[in-house]
Amino acid sequence: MKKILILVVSIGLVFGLIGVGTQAYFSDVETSRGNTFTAGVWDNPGIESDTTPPVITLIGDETVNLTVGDSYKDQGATATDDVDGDITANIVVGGDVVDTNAVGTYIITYNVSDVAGNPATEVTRTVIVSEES
Ligand SMILES: [Ca+2]
Repeated sequence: MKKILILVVSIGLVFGLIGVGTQAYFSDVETSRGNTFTAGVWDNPGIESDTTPPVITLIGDETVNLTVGDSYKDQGATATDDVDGDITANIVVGGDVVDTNAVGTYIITYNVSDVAGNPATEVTRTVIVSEES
């Protein structure tokens, strides 16, 4: 008896989920009677509803202190999105190009957008190249 109850609840749950997922489709079929069906509107409704921007996480320190002549290799950053998952490969690194032979403060920028076009908050790294003390 307990098993049957679990089965019924499970089936109900599955149909409930299917119902939520296809609601848009069915309502569209109804409203499209006599109307022009616009395919684009229903293309990937999941992506269209993605309004959460991805998050960039810096690898290593936000500020790097170097001495003139040091070598520098940027450790980069990672990016994840609620819908697209790991989008680290899409990160665009910009800003200053670090010249370790020249004293100065260099700011490296990291930007990325998800498939839906939501831009992440820009993340920066400051690299300070100082004279040998
Ligand atoms: Ca997103």
